[in-house]
Amino acid sequence: MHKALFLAVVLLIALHAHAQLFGPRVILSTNFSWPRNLGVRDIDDDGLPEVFVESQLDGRISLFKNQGDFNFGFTLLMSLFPSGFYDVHIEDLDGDGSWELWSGGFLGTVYHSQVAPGVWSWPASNRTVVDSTLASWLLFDFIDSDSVRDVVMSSWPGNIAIWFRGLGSNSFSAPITIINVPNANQARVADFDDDFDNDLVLVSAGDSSVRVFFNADGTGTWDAPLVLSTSSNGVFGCVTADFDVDGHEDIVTASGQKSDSKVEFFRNLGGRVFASSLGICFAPCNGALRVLAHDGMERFRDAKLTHQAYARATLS
Ligand SMILES: [Ca+2]
Ligand SMILES: [Ca+2]
Ligand SMILES: [Ca+2]
Ligand SMILES: [Ca+2]
Repeated sequence: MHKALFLAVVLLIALHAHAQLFGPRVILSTNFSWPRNLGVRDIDDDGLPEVFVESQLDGRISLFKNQGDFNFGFTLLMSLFPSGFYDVHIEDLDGDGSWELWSGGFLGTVYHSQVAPGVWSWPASNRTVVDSTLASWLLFDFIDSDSVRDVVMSSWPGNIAIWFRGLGSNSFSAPITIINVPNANQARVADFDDDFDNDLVLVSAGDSSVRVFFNADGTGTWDAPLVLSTSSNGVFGCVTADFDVDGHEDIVTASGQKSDSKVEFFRNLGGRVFASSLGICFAPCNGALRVLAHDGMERFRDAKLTHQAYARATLS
């Protein structure tokens, strides 16, 4: 009897603790037109991460200043309607202690230098266009292993994925084409073949491909891509992680908007070999456009469904 009572108390405590995991929903703003991508960065170094978001149709980049205790201020960082944005990042690629606001969209691949550390201003006079191709996805990582971060850009409307070699001090090489592919969408970087240089995965909504580009010699010269077969009708998002903890980075993709909508797992078997896709979560994933990144950046348009997809994926 005592044991049953003890278990009941433990259960009640557990339920109570679970109920305390999330407080009431806080709506930061509904005054956006097509917010697509957002990011997190503690830009004033006070230990409280800020949230920033771009909205595509009204051409705005907005910052929610974290004031603690789940209170957020609002700052409109940029308004460039009708030049829409597809992607936004806050980075310090040149390591000078002040941030750059990176945007992808109709202006191309652009960085806006901060006026000074602590001054949240990125005026047009501090704007540098790296490349004018309409950029729908940006990522920053080490492609050529020279300790200077590089920039990878994919362009959905431009049907191309390219990268720019970081040369230091926010200067970059001319664009280097990775591939011309219809509706190039998300790319991610990981060492898929365990040779200590970074490789690349790129998904295409146009030809429903998942391509893995292996870094031939660590300089960003790619071997012929491995094309993973997928039955998805348009692949929109991808993430990587070692989901089965076997030492090899695996890939999960999301497809949606078209007819089938699914989340697919590709298990990395090592030696540049991936198992066939494990399609999961069909009906509940209807409309899944993004899977959640494990790097703290959450990119999604249908948060509820992709959260659900990710949870199911990790539990499988
Ligand atoms: Ca902060
Ligand atoms: Ca900087
Ligand atoms: Ca590699
Ligand atoms: Ca693995």
